Amino acid sequence: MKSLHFIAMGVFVIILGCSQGPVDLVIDNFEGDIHSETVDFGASEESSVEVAAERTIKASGMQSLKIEYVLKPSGYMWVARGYNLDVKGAGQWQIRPEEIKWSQYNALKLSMYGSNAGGVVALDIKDAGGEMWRFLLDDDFEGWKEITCRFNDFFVRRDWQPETADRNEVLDFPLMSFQFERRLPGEGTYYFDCIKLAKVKKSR
Ligand SMILES: [Ca+2]
Ligand SMILES: [Ca+2]
Repeated sequence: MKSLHFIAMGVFVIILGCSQGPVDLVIDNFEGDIHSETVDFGASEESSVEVAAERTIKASGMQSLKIEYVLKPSGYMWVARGYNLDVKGAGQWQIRPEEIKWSQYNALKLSMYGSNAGGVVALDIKDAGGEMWRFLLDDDFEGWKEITCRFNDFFVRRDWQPETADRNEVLDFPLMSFQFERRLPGEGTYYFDCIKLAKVKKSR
């Protein structure tokens, strides 16, 4: 019985953990200090966003990234990690972008803690030319869920691009950063964990 219990626990851990398949590569597990010097975040006037390390609600490792926000109509907010950001200390990936063999991957996977509140969170990635690409995450589930974001399913942001971006509408590697941006007004809390690169089948 005991060994069965252990096997069951093992399966449980693998499903919930930052499991790394043969070709998956964890780039950010949000371990270590989480504050204004290790995360690039902010909000427009009257809106607000705060980040923290969350040690109870987590998908893998010791902690997850907790995002608390108040987003007013026509406001905006962002929470970013990676390189070439205003906050230089936000370059906390487990591997630097230029050391990643990007051709081996066709998707980004992440763990999101949903509250089934019906909101939408944009996952943006910034490519080698500074161009911003977007994938929409629907908050239509409760608890942790691993979401697969294929590179092919990201679209170029039309509402805003950095002034210096090379707007060539090609996803240029290496990707340099990712960010979360709640899309609709409201307030609440999100948790993210275990950002990784993966190779997934082209099933559709
Ligand atoms: Ca973690
Ligand atoms: Ca580009």
